[in-house]
Amino acid sequence: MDKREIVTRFADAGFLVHHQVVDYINECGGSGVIEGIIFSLPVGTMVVTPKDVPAMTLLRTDRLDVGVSRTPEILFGRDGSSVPIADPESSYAMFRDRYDSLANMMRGRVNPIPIEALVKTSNRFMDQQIGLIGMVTTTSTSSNGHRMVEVEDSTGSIKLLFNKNRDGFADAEAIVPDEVIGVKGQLARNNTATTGRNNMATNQLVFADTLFRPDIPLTNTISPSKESGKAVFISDIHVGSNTFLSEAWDRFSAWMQTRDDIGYLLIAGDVVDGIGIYPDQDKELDIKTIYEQYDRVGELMAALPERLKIIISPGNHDAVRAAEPQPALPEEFRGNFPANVTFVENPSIVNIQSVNGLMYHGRSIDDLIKFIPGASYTRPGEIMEAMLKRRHLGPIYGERTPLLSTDKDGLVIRDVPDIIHTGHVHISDVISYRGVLGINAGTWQSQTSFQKQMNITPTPAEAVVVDLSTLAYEKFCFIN
Ligand code: D5M
Ligand code: FE
Ligand code: ZN
Repeated sequence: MDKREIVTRFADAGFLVHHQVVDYINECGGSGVIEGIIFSLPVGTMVVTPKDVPAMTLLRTDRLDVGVSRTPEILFGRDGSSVPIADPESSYAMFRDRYDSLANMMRGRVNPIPIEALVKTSNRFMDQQIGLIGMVTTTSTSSNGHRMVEVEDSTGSIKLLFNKNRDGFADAEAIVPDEVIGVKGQLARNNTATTGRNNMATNQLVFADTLFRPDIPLTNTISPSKESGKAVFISDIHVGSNTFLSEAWDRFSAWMQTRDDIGYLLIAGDVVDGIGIYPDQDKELDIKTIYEQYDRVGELMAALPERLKIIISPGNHDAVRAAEPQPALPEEFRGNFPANVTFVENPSIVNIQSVNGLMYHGRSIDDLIKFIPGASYTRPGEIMEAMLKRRHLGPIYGERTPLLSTDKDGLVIRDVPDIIHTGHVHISDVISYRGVLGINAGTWQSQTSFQKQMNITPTPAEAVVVDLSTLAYEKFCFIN
């Protein structure tokens, strides 16, 4: 059923309908669904909203029953699991895996035709709607302001035109290199098409009507823990820097002693400032060696309540290779850390009391901000949403985020997380997108000279506390 039909059916029965409900039925329901919804509407309803659709609001109950473990389980990114492959061939394998896994999330909605068929036998597909799925190779803007995108699959490549006057143009403008998109539209008539001869792929053009992304299913609902428990989310401590806010940290540490209800602390990277990360960094360091920096972090962790389960993943200032996925912090730096700390890779998926937290430092946020019109360092929440829509933590290859060539693309968001936890931009922001809680956790460092140049004003010394039994959050600030 298309959206207009859905709206008309409700209108015929005397109801207005919320667009999310329309999307839901469009994607998941047949006509019988509408009758079912109308049948169970409370008397006096005028507008049908998501809360009137049980499947859109019910908590998922398929995962957990009795006896929730309090020990975090590392589902992905366990120490030692990342396998670097230097063979250049494997970069092909990685992109192939990215295409396949993301295309599979859209196939049912798009009904893709292989690009080679669209190009070589275009006559067959004239005057009808066609679907395709491709990885973006280039994006540009035409002289008339339309969005031009070239995509490829394993069979060929083709150009897409997104008309600037169409609904949803903003989504098309936000198409970034190397993401995987689906499109429905019409093949343009041209010489290749009319003669039917095999011609150059790049001549073929699709007028795009609808853009699809792998996205989070509309049916996704929040699935909190069945047992009470709380977790704190922080990031970017930058111990060793002369801008590390040690007094604010001490207040946080003392406060943690009073919070028996908090069982977990998750830290999304840049726990130290590191050495040699940027030119003349040593002038801004209070602690000048990497070992002493980690020893100090170990002391800070040991001063926190022993019952806490602490999970630490690395960032671009940590003493591990920069290429992502990044391995867990090596043993040689862990000497001073207490036993309640678990080191994981970047990214990682940590299951705490049945709640899945996807931890990712967020270096790709720099790249996504550069390529998404209107994106800003002040709103990293929008970038987390962009990651969830693309089901990828850092699609753009060859910019600031170094990506490791591995058989499987380690940055694909294969399973829908309950929480995505990032850092890196030093500005805290919390969002909720289709039932996923997004937390960018800020920093424990005041504005650095680099950020001053970049005009970035951090939001330091904040901690986000999430109640695992409701997935509600609270922010606490420790500046005075
Ligand atoms: O990143 C701290 C902040 O600085 C964060 O807002 C990103 C920004 N940053 C870091 N490196 C770059 C580059 N190369 N270009 C633009 N912006 C950047 P941190 O990882 O803590 O240094
Ligand atoms: Fe940082
Ligand atoms: Zn960083």
